[in-house]
Amino acid sequence: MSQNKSGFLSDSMQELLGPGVSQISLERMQELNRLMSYYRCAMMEVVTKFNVLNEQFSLQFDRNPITGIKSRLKTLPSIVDKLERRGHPFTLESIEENLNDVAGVRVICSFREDVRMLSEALMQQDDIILMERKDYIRNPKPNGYRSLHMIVSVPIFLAHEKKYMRVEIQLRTLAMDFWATLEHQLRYKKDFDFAADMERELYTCAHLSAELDERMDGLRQLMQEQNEAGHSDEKSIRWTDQSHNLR
Ligand code: 0O2
Repeated sequence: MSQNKSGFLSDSMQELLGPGVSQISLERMQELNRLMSYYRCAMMEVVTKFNVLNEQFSLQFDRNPITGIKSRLKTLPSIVDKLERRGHPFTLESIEENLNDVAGVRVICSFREDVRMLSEALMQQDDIILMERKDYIRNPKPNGYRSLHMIVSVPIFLAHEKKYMRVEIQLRTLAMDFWATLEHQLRYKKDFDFAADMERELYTCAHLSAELDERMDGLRQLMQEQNEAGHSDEKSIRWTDQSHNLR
């Protein structure tokens, strides 16, 4: 860690963190590191929960409902920036109290039905507390953004205590992720003004991705019905065979 002789951060570190944290001491920095490691643990807990659900559902449905899981910890500069923008102080207590997305987990699913199934299965787990739920799939944002967002509180088991930490979970389909990733890339392109007709074009693309999801869901449902019908045929064949043997 970059630090000067008086026990405070070096100029370059202060510059990186911004004016709000110029007087942070080594002791506070260690506490901050500890807090960040708690967030990392909570993030790992949530990732494991989804991996377990994926394993279980893949046995049940013979396909993986999750195509990918991404996780990230917010960087210190963006923590400072967000607290500052919202008029909160940069303290450990303030981070825990005011920020819900220091730890983030994004789950990419094959179908919309998988988003529903996984979110419900997670919420049935008795150690998870739901703090907030925003369904941008049912109610997309005005720009067309779709995803299911949940803020959960999850326990982490430390050497001598159990501590609840908040994690932001975003569940979305491959099509929703494709749109959101590209929209994010385009929106944050440096030195570029986002024109109104580009907004409209992105909105149209969001509609196309929603339609794609709907049609793929239709195909999934059809296959599931055929599969179930196949299974019931098998059962009746078995029954016929048995009745034949009885005669
Ligand atoms: P990053 O780097 O992805 O984390 P909050 O910040 O959660 O207190 P808000 O606006 O109520 O405030 O949160 P919301 O609506 O739940 O959205 C938070 C996150 O969702 C964003 O995090 C994005 O990841 C994603 N998101 C929301 N709207 C859009 C959108 O229009 N386009 C894209 N591509 N992503 C979106 P951050 O903090 O912006 O960034």
